[in-house]
Amino acid sequence: MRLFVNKKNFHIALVGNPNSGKTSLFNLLTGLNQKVGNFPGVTVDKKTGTLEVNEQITANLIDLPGTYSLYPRRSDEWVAYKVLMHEDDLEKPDIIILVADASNLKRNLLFCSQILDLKIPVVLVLTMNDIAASKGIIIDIDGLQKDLGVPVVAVNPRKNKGVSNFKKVITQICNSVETYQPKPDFIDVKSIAPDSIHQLQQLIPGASNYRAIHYLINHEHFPLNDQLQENIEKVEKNNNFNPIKTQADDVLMRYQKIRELIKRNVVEPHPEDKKIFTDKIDNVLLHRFWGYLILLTVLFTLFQSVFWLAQYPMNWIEAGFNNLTNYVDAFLPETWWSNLFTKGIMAGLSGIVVFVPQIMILFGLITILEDSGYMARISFLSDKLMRKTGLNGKSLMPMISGFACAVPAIMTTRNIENKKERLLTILITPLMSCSARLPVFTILISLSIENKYYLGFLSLQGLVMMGLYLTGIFGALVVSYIISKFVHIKEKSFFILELPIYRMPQLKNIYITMFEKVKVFIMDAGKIIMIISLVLWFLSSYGPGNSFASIEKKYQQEIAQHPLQKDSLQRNLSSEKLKHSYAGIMGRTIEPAIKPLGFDWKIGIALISSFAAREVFVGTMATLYSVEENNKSSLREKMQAQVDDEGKKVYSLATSLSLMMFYLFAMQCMSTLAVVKRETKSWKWPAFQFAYMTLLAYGISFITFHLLR
Ligand SMILES: Nc1nc2c(ncn2[C@@H]2O[C@H](COP(=O)(O)OP(=O)(O)OP(=O)(O)O)[C@@H](O)[C@H]2O)c(=O)[nH]1
Ligand SMILES: [Mg+2]
Repeated sequence: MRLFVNKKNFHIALVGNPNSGKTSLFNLLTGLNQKVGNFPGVTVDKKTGTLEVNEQITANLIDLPGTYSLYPRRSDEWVAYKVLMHEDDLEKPDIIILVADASNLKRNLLFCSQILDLKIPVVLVLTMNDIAASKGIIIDIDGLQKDLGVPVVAVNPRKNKGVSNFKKVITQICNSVETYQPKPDFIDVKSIAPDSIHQLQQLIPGASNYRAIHYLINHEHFPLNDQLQENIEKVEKNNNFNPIKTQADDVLMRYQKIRELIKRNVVEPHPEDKKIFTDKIDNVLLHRFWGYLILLTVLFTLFQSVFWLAQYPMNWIEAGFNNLTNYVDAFLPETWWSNLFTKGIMAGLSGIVVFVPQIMILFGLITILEDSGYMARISFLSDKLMRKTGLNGKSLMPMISGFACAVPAIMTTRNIENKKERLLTILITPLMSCSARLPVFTILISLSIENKYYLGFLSLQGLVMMGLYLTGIFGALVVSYIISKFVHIKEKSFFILELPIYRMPQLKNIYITMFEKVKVFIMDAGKIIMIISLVLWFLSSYGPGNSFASIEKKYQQEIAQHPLQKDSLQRNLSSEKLKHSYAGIMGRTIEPAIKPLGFDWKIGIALISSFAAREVFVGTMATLYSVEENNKSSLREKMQAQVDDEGKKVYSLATSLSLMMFYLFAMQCMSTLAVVKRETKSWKWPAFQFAYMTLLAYGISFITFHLLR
């Protein structure tokens, strides 16, 4: 416990089974907006916030990933486990809030009973009481409280009910932490391995019987000193300690006691009468034929909507920025800084803002899929197909979140048990078309694909967009299949996914996600785009030595000779300058390498600047073309008007599609590489990923260009 300007401050951890409502409760208590979702494994890392218990007491609240038992298997379970064992480097909780799903009490109590035996002050919070009631389950809270020996409170974090009562209980616990008296063990833990436990307690004084068992089983994973590790090893050897049998005995004994406890305190209807709404819907949605048909329809509608719904606000934003730039342009004097402002900053900014609608719609729809519980069904339906390619049904959730952004998506792979399947999922997730690719695709599609509708509602451009997404998915499956033949990690593979009940998506959750994601996009991507736009503006407005001066001189003479052609000469002057600017030199240097893909040196500049983040593409184009041409048309029109030396359209169908393929397959995202390094704990995998994706992008662009030329 730490004293804090007369206020007592506690460290309180929130734990419980996956999808039991921990994060909902955390958000309610701290006022934060951590991600909530209706499937197990939403939270995969520890998150902290502050809870004001009352005027004298504050608490540092730690939200943790869900865990089914104290025997962790997945890497997100390990995060929670280490905190509970006080072996996490930073978080050592004094109090535990145990969240248990009242509609599924028996399974939740296994974990609860294990926590009780760790001997830290605990309060048990029952959530989902509304669902329990609708299933006809009645729980005697007082009886449960007496049997478990800890306070039990019912809360509904979704509807904000029961919080004041809960705070009272927390206050009492905080006030009695110093005089906390451990209760007897829930089961006779000592009888499982008496000698080993006894000897371990000599090594780690004060460890409860149950903690002792956990040190015996998992000490290699804890940051203990070498001497202690060796001594624990010895205890295991001397007593023939069998970790697997110990776990099995522990779980069996606990379930036996829990069954008695349930019999005394819970009235449950006959299992046949318990069939609820969710089961009825699942008969259709998980049906062998209808299930898949509905799945395809849902995904189809998702992509069509992103394209179709977003086009109106995108047009407004684009027009708005054009007007604004023109207005400001007319206002400002013609100087280097006004030039920088309109061509560097404004161009970069409009490149970002115009994609806000698409990102919001995509995230909003994904949140609806997650919150309704359908996302978990998608995993279930796809398990068979995924298995054929070395993945697992659980890989689909990261893949679908990858449509939004690969960085959080790669973190959600933590709930895949099997190491090889997790690695493969990490390696292929960046092939999903993330929202940063949307701007690139959108502009290229609008340049090369006709804007027409079939049957009045099927947009051709939308269909091409969907084709790109499908190509990404297909590519990912093929890549996974191939890599799986070369990666050798032997481990049992299984697919255990609890299907959550269907829930009405919460409006608040949807708009919070939409706005949070847009904020992150504008802030993170915006920062990079701004910086790169500025650097690019400089690189494309200046050149080495006196090359600019001599070009200028040459054109001044020509203009003097042919004053009638002033406008076109002026344009040629700008083009010539761009060509000899620093950026132009860079682009022309790599031109020979990208020429076979159908790209010119200006696209080369965009490829270089998108190296760190692909969404920079549009900003780059905006800057390049506005440095070159001073007329007041939109970027789309400027790109449309680009012609090569022979007078042919630069953004032809072949070049545009080849470029889209390049952006689809190339690894142009530093943040993703950084998160892959963190999750795989080595540089080997991000390096491999970068290499294979770049090669793949080059190869597929090459083929695309040559097929369509
Ligand atoms: N009906 C009902 N739904 C609830 C209640 N509490 C939470 N939920 C919903 O349950 C779902 C899961 O909530 P989360 O807070 O994300 O659960 P979690 O325990 O943090 O889940 P993980 O992070 O995956 O372990 C969300 O859809 C919530 O809106 C409740 O008391 N009643
Ligand atoms: Mg959570």
